[in-house]
Amino acid sequence: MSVVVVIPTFNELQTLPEAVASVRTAVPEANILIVDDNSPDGTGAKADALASVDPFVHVLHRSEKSGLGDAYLAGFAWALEHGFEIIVEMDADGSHPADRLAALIGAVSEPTVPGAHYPGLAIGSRWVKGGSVLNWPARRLFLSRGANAYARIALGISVKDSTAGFRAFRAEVLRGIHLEEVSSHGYCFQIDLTLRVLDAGYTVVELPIVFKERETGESKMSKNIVVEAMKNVTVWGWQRRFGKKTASPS
Ligand SMILES: Nc1nc2c(ncn2[C@@H]2O[C@H](COP(=O)(O)OP(=O)(O)O)[C@@H](O)[C@H]2O)c(=O)[nH]1
Ligand SMILES: [Mg+2]
Repeated sequence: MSVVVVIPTFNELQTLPEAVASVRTAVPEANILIVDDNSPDGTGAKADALASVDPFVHVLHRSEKSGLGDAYLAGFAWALEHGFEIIVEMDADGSHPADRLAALIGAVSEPTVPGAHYPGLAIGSRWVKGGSVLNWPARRLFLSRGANAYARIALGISVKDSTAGFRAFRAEVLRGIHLEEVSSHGYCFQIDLTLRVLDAGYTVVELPIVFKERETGESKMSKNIVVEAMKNVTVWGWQRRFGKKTASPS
């Protein structure tokens, strides 16, 4: 199966080279697409330098920062155009363990038993048995646990880590969930897509990961991202209860 790992970047000059190297070592057959939003720190030029010496590394330059969701949508469009069969999301800051890539990819790959059921989405989950977070302040732990609990209750789903950004999709699944309708700009993009995959009738599997907080650079998490997520999850929950399903509110 052809695989591309999409890595969105905004000001990740210090961490990107190590993230790319860890993917190349863990899954040498996988391609990498870096989606950079014109980072002022020169991450885009660094990405070009990495691509110039490695044919498995590709770069998509966007003119401005308009959110993680927009960066992923651009990356997915590129991946689907280029015919990749499995599309993976991964952060550039070293938080996601590359040694779990093979498990995520394996979970959504064609099973060896013909006709056997397999999921449409595999999530590297911090909140299932065996998963955890290292070095997060209490505030971030509370935010992640709270957002996931609210999503489960409001949306009526059982996924424990629907905000996770380390995940693998089959291309066919991404083609069937109306990405053109997605309007989640920030991190609620992850919840949005989880919901769309479930509503399209696919199963979602969660594999435990140990998430390590970044050691350098800065988190792009912001108040706007939290507000957008709360608003969208509330609207989606309302729509699910009273009729209309998973349209992203504008
Ligand atoms: N291209 C792009 N990447 C982004 C944007 N926001 C966050 N990222 C990237 O998404 C990943 C996760 O962001 P991070 O700030 O570490 O979030 P946190 O782990 O939740 O604190 C990192 O690779 C960021 O560089 C954005 O607006 N555009
Ligand atoms: Mg991070």
